[in-house]
Amino acid sequence: MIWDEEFETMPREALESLQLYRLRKTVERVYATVPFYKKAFDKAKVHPSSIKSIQDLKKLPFTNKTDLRDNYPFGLFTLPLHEVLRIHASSGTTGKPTVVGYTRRDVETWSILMARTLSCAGVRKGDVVQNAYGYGLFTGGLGFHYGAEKLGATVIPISGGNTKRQIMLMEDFGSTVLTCTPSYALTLAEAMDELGVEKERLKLKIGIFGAEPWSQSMRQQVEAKLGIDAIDIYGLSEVIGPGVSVECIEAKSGLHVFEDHFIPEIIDPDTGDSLPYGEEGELVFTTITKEAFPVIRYRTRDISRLNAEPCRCGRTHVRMDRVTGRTDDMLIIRGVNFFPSQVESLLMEIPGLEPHYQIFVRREGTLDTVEVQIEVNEKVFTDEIKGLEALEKSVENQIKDILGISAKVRLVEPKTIQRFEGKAKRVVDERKI
Ligand code: DLL
Repeated sequence: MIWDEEFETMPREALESLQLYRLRKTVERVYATVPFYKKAFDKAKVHPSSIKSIQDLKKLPFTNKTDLRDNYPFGLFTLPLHEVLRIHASSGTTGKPTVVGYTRRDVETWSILMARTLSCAGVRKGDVVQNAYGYGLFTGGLGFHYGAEKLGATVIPISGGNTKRQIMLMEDFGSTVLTCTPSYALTLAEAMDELGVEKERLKLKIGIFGAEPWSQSMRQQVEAKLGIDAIDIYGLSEVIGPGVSVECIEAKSGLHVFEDHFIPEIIDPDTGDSLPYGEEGELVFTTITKEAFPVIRYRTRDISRLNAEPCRCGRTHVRMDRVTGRTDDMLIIRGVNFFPSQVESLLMEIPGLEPHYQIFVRREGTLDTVEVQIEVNEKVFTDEIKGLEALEKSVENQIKDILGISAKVRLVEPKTIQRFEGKAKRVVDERKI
């Protein structure tokens, strides 16, 4: 079922006219209300009046994560805070989160987009949606929640974690849809195994998984283990949260980007040049209906490809390939985003530690784990074991408190971490996904 038939199946030409109309409004809005955009447009010598066709989008300057950081927390909002109904945030690059805001209409737009998303994934009124995305500043929980309600499904706002309870309620409440990260879906499947809960005892038929990269082979595993259709959903807080793109259950081949709200582009990450459909590069989005926090040509750092071939589901919106990597080194561990540089700056504040470290990312069972190995100085190293263990614990706690990740810390003897002549390889990713 197509939730917004008129918009989702719009002929491309009409869609482009609509995009142009909405783009112009958005560009006028940010130019008039956000000093950052006015300055950036003036510097690039583009005026809102110079946007005459959709191709003119390319004249506009890019927006980066650093621009968000520089204008922390509310500097890119187009409205005063009293017009903003909701704030969300994701962990950023400096310990300060990336902050986004929604007006009443934005929340409504997002709910509609999430109803579309769920519908595209095969969810219907009458379904019972167990929403195991985290509720809170993260956009996953509330994004799915509002969408499922808009659709008329029954929502179980269980949030993430509490695995045994998830399984109990899944069985008792007859959940038909599971929404969570793909790695958590595998954890749930594994726990079911341990508890002897066979998938036949559940009513589950669809899983909508995203917020982190996952592979086709992982999809097959989850589908087999849970006896469901597993659908990939993509989104990012800066653009709206979940609800940017999703696979359709009919084809499960590429994620439809809701182009009447977001204009996607693929660029060469090194030169910034636009790339044609079919070529791989960095995804860039411009929002064209958001009020409080529109973004112009936002560089996601996510690597994908766009495909304009018609889809058998009837939607005319382009499809993006599943995102497998990022142009930068941001790590996403169990849904928490962080950069190796954040770990570094934190470690460097702690007396006794040397600036030689490596971050190991592994997959243990179905969960990603992080181990930080760091050299200590001679003095600390010759201390008694008890002291070393206490220091390890203290570093672990600081990483947890500041970055929100549970990392194992291993203090190692001076001069045991690999040295480099060129760029250091700080992250050793041993996951095979
Ligand atoms: O992860 C929004 C979301 C919530 C999407 C629930 C899907 C489901 P952020 O926390 O801002 O927002 O993280 C955004 O996560 O730039 C990608 O690198 C990554 N990401 C999100 N979805 C996928 C996916 C939410 N399906 C960042 N595949 C993005 C691969 C994904 N990576």
